[in-house]
Amino acid sequence: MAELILHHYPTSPFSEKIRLILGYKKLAWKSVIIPRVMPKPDVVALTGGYRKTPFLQIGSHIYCDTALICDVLEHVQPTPTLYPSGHKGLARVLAQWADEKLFWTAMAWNFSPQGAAQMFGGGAPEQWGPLAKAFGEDRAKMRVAVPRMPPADAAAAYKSYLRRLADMLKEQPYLLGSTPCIADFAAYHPLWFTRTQTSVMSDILNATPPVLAWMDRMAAIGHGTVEKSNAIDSIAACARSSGVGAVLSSEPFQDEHGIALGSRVTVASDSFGPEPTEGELVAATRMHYTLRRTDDRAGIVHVHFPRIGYVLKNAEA
Ligand SMILES: N[C@@H](CCC(=O)N[C@@H](CS)C(=O)NCC(=O)O)C(=O)O
Repeated sequence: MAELILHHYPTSPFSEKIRLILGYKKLAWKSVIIPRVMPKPDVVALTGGYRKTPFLQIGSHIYCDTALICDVLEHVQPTPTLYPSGHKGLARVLAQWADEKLFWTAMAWNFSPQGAAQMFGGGAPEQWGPLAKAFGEDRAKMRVAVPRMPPADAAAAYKSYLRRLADMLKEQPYLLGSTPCIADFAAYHPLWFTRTQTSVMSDILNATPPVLAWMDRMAAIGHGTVEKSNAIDSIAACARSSGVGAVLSSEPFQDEHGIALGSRVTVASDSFGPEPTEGELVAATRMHYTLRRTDDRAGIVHVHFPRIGYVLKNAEA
């Protein structure tokens, strides 16, 4: 199989989710560091428009969104599993809650004035410099349907969520049993951001010692075997591996839109990061979409998205 190339940046929480899963499954992977804000021409050469972080490249196939990347990694390396038998539905639902509710609550807390000051070099907002301004403007454009939560409301909700996690960890080392599953990786990454990137805000974790102990166990999993790469090499690898890197089955076709395979379509996130990817619809299964597109530098690229959280439209309509 072609190599796994993760396009990410160190401070990205969703990337930490995938880095740890790569470690849990003892996988070797290549690391390409991408920009935190737009413009991202090398990212868009591969994705065709999608700009969120991270995404996974296997040959000329690009897998967008960590929910789909988790399914792909499960196919690539089925053991240890992310989806424990008997708890598959529960694990996915808990992971979805963590990636959405818990994530946005934690981020509202993390980016309270003190946390933001730590991220952007200290002092008052006027002293933060151009990076902070660019970051704020970039993220504001991405928030299509994500409500803003004032830090005080976020504090109360975050504390409740941490108590709920602590309750699940009272009699077992991981959220759903004796081994980590998709729910642990999804719940961990927003808390990892609090603890490591905005540590001035991390006292909130101290009221729930079982959560801190679980975080230590999660951190100890590590990131697997990493080799540095770069955007230019990964685009070249995509161009020369046309057709290589399909992991998910493209059958059976599940049509919910009246859009036939072969149509020109767009796929875009329904809530955060609305930049669409346009291409030919070559698969729409119960779990994912695949678009085929051609790029001047990357050649023929297959870009995959989960169905949940993404909107499919006919580009010609
Ligand atoms: N649902 C997406 C969320 C990804 C996401 O929001 N990532 C953040 C970084 S952790 C992002 O894309 N921020 C803007 C950027 O990096 O351009 C997933 O699971 O992959």
